[in-house]
Amino acid sequence: MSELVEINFDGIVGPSHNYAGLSLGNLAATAHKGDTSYPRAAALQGLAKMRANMARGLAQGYLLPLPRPNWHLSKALALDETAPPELVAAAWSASSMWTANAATVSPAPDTGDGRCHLTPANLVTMVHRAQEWPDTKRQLEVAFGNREHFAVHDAVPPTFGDEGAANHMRLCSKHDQAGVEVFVYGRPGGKFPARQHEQASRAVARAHGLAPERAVFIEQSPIAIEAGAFHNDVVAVANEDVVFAHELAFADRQGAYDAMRAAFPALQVVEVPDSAVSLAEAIRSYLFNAQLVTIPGGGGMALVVPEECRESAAVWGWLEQMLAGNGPIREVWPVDVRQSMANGGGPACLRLRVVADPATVDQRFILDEEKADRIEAVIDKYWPEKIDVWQIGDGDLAAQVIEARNALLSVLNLDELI
Ligand code: SUG
Repeated sequence: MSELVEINFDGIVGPSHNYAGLSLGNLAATAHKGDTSYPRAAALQGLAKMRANMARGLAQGYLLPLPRPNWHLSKALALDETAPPELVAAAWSASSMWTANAATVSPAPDTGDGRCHLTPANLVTMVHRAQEWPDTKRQLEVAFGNREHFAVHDAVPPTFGDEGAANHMRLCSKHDQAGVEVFVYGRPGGKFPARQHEQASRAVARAHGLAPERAVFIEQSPIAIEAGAFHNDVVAVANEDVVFAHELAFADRQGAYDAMRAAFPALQVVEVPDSAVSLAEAIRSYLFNAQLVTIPGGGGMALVVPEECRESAAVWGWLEQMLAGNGPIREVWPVDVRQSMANGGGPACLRLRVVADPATVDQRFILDEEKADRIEAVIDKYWPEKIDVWQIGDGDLAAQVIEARNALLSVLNLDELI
């Protein structure tokens, strides 16, 4: 009997994690440009989040950091000492930690052929992210290599930007039931790039064999993009029948809810008004970049929020008020992922949700306590304690970063991905 559950695949933070400020429109990353990063602490924070969710009874997997520095990109860009530092830094980026951008996932109950479909995101808007997908695809093909249950596609071709699950929400009564998939795209022409193109979303929906009446396409608010919501998951998140969103998340607020409700009548919207939490405060605290999860064993839903939410009087006040009410979100679980947050990556960015029977996934990608101990030991031993931006490009540091990743692959018996 196959049992479909939601598994969160978190990205293990790679040993080259740094603050090069490469993402225009991502206010946190831009503000922290040039800061010293702490890769070891970053990876341990990520692992602690995984352990905490696992301790709550949630199914947990992980994806590995991609090979860095990326010599293929260095070669393709003919990087040498005359090259701009941003391009050198691109080849060093640890951005694959944000696995919400790894792929769009349509679980088996939603698709035409009854398999779970995954399309790696092309991430074409920025070079440090556009390099990810071929290696991501390679990894997905190992983790989800069981062809009876999974189909892994190629990325959507450029120029249609695709940012994966960060611009995708799934509505369903229970994870193992057929769902309605909501694709949120942006329109170009504003101050910051609109990274998700409508045609990329539509191509993914077609490739996954979604029934047209169970796929909804919604425009992200240009005001939100301009305020720093470079992905929809910075202003909205969904789980089962609940959408938790900021009032200004969508271009046509009522039209968006109506479209979702037409396809999924049981929809419950938990909306935060701009008067309670401004868009700027929502983006600073990353309130919506939360994991909205179903509490195992009953008890409604929980919101895994970044610690930063506790430091915002407006956000924390709103959350306390929500908990005192009788809504579907019954608990709030703060986590410390500050190293990732400083690059604009909150708890939701760090995970890719896959609804599947864990037994059909390559077990080397499923976390348990013993494996978490092994991963932690490797991070402790090999991950650089800190990286100053001037060190990016340094030969000794490159050797350390490569050795660290190889050590991780080796303890997880995943040497084939070296
Ligand atoms: O693509 N940051 C990532 C953050 C991605 C967050 N993901 C989601 N919202 N799902 C980005 O902007 C910063 C890296 C740098 O500047 O070096 C960066 O790529």
